[in-house]
Amino acid sequence: INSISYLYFSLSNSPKVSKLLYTMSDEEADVLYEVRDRTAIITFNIPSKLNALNGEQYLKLGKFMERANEEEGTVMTLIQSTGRFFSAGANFADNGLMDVDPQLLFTHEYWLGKFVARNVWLTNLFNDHKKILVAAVNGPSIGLSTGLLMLVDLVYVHDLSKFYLLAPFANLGLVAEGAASATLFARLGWSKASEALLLAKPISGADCYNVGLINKHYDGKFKSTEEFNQQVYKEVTDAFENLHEDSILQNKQLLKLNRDQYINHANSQEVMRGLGKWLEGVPQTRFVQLANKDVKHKI
Ligand code: CO8
Repeated sequence: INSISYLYFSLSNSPKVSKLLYTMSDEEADVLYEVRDRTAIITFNIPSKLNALNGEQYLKLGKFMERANEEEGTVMTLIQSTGRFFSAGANFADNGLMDVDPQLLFTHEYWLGKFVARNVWLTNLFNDHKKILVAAVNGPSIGLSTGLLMLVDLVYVHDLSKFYLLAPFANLGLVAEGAASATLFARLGWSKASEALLLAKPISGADCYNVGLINKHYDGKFKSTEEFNQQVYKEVTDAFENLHEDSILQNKQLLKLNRDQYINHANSQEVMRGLGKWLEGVPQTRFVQLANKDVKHKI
């Protein structure tokens, strides 16, 4: 009851939250999809919110991932973004979160749909994607989006000095999402994964490059994110141009076999524990504090 009263009080008294709710409704072109030759391109297009995605936008991303998976004639799916961040993770002012009866915000009925089902589905879509999955990473990545980023095959970063990964779940009263509890140690090593998940510390671009997460970086040399995205598109499409498509796709399946068991296990364990956290009520309060800048991340 205390948590419910606190949340209700905070929501109704937060000018920041009302401003964010107001500005969120105009997002028609928030996540974009296009097919260019043999590549499906998904673009996060909410630069004013650092490409933080609300529940509807993560759903849209998932539907585009399904479409890209089934797209005839493509070999690659490229995830790219706009502005200065790749993605600031879940939108802390999501009206799916803020605009509901506060009593509902502590129930199984609410979180099984809004959290458990959504995260399992989205994580599986990224893990099971059949095409070469590439990310053109224009800037930092946070939260659930970092979990999803760790499931792509190839990572290209514009500027190492501006890039970091943040998995701030411990600062939000949450646990790892998007199978990050399995992928972070696989891609960064145990020590860096522990720093990321246990201490909620950002992992710098240099560290990510040194441990082999990043295929290539460009020293921030492009004038715009669009120019950088274009370069990544060109480089990867040139790289697979003369290769045998079916061999590429079968090799992807073979590579993936090695990780399936631990990704799928992490996915189900994470959402069970995450559900417990939402029912306990800590993240709801932390999200409001974050929106009001009463809680900050280590960056
Ligand atoms: N949600 C909504 N808006 C955001 C978010 C976000 N996650 N991040 C940034 N913004 C907005 C800011 O409110 C600001 O908007 P405005 O200009 O209208 O005030 C704009 O983007 C620019 O942000 P800042 O001014 O804060 O930029 P800084 O460079 O000073 O700081 C940071 C950048 C460090 C990224 C800071 O914005 C921040 O800490 N953002 C929050 C990141 C975060 O915690 N994301 C959630 C991670 S957890 C997760 O993804 C899984 C949760 C599952 C939820 C399931 C719910 C159903």
